[in-house]
Amino acid sequence: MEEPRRYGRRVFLATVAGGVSSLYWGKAAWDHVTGVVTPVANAVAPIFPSGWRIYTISGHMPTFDPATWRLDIGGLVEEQVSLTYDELRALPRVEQVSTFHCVTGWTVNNVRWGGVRLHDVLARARPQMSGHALRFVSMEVPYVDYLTIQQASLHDVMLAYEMDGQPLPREHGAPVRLIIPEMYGYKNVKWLQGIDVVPQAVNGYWEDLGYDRDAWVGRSNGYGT
Ligand SMILES: Nc1nc2c(c(=O)[nH]1)N[C@H]1C(S)=C(S)[C@@H](COP(=O)(O)O)O[C@H]1N2
Ligand SMILES: [Mo]
Repeated sequence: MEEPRRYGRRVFLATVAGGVSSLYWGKAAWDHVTGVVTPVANAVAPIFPSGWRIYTISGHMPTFDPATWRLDIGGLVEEQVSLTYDELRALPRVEQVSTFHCVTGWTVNNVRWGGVRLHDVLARARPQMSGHALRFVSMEVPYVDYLTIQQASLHDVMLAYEMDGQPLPREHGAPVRLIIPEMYGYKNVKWLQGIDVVPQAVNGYWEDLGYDRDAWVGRSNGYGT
C-alpha cells in the first residue's frame, strides 16, 4: 500500500507541475469521451492505473491532522456534535462494495468502502423536523454539496474512512468522504469536515456550474443522457 500511495502522489505533483498541457490533454480526452465541454475539465485530474482520476477544485489537497480534525454536525439539530477521528471510528463499522461513476463518463468497479452509516452519525445529533436536507462541507473550500434527508436515507449512503482495505488515501478525501453510489461522483464530497442540517437542498459547487442537483446515475444531465 505504501508504494502505490507514493506513486500516486508523485503522479499528482507531476501533473500539477505539468500545468497547462496536462490540463489541456485532460480536457481534450474528456471532450472526446462525453462529446460535450464540461466544467469538470478545469479540475486537476491525473489518471491512476486503477481507473480513478483525482479531482480537486483548488489544485491542492487538504491535509488531515488527527489532532485537530473534527467532523462537526450542526444546523437544525437538537444537539451539536463534534466528532474526533477516533470517535468516528468507534461508531459501528460497515462495508460496501459499489461502483463509482463520474458524470464525465469514467467509472471504477467494485470499490470496497469501509466506514459508518450516515444515519448512525446523524442519530447522534438528532435532526429537527424542519430540516429537510443536509449540507456536506469539505475542508477544500468552497466545495459543498447537498442531499435531501430522503436521499441521504438510502441504505448504502455512508461516510467512508477506508477504501479497498486501507485508510482513505489523502487524494481520495482523507480522513473521510461521503459515499452515495446511486449518484454521480460530484455528490461524493471529499475531505469532509462538516454536515449541517438545513431547511432544503440548494445548489452545490457543481450544480452552480450546471449539473443536476438530483445526480442519479443514468437519470440526470451527465454522461449518457
Ligand atoms: N472536495 C472535493 N470533493 C470532490 C471533488 C472535488 O474536486 N473536491 N470532485 C468530485 C468529483 S466530480 C468526483 S468524480 C469525485 C472523484 O473522486 P476521486 O478524486 O477520489 O477520484 O470526487 C468528488 N468530490
Ligand atoms: Mo466527477
